[in-house]
Amino acid sequence: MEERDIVNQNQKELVGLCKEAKHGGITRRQFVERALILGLSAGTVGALVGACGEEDAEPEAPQVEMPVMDETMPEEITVYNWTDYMDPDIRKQFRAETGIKVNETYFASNEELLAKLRAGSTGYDIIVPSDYMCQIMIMSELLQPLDIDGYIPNFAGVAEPLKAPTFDNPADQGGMKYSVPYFYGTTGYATRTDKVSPTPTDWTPLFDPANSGKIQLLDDERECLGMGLKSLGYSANTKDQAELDEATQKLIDQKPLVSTYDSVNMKRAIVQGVPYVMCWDGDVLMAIDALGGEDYQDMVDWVLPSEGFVRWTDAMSMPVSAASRYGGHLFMNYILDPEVAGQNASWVWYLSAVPASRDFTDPFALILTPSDEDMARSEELEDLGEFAAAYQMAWTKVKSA
Ligand code: SPD
Repeated sequence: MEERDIVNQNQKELVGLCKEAKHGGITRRQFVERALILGLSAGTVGALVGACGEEDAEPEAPQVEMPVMDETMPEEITVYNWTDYMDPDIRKQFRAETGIKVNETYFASNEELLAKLRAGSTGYDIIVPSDYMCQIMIMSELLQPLDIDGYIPNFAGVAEPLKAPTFDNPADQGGMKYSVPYFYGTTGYATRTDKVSPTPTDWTPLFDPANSGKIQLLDDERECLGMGLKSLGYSANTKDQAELDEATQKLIDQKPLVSTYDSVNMKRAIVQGVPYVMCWDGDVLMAIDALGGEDYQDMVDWVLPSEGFVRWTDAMSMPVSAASRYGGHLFMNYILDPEVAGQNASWVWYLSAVPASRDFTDPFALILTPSDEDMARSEELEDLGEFAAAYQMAWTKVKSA
């Protein structure tokens, strides 16, 4: 049997397994054991567990009450964050002002974060999932509601469109809100102008055999499948299996051209001269900064492809297992202070959700702010419900091709 046939066979078995789980035919433990036998990684299985929920059960936001706030000052809190995503001085300043030590640990993808929480990892007071993953975590009851009115007054300064996004809208959640926005941005690709000219305007060069070995992509299921789908003119949230299959095949065909899938070292790749690097907007500015700063801006271009691309919002949220609900709220409020948010944006090079922070932001950190025309081509990733299993399988096929 060829490798592709094995993958297809496994996909059929996995779909059957999901159906059984939805009908209550097997327990969660049996599902996990059998999915592992199919050769899926523990991370993938962890993420799939929630996707195979009960059939016909309309997804309903959890009905919860606001937890009581214990105002005991903690000695420390832990933030589980994306890499290079917080100015380390901010943690020191917060400690100087409150006495609370802030620890930071890192994840590299939303799926890794979800798998960690589903596997029962604890010890995080704040996590930073992106839009669709925040929605999945709310629906999976992995997050606790925030007391924004009581303890996060700086939320008032958040940009209006980011106050009640579709992925966390109190109107759909019994008045509860589970996150506050941290940074927002876009996904495109950087080019090195000394190696690529003229600057492209679409996704085509990333699929061109002439560029074999010159391409680095994010190691990210939804971002890469989103790229494949958008390049074909489809929605990055499609639930049409034929469209997803087409995008999957396109990514499989592209794979020999790709030098690395990496969601951590994009800055380094740009600096080292990789001609095409799929990344997030802040990575481009980080790279220019490392190359020498503003005077070296011409060495790198940023492409937001004409066929469309993903826009995202990363949202500070609190796992149900957080050790200090109070400390987490204090830190979220601190981060949303305009001056602190501006300082943070000037270090991470991403766009803060607090407009007043711009007065305190290095203007260079704002140069990739997308225009309205750009944003019109963008699409936010959404929770796909049980169709998420198909994306998981598609990505497994790409990575194992
Ligand atoms: N270096 C941290 C970058 C975090 C960017 N946000 C990720 C969005 C994923 N859809």
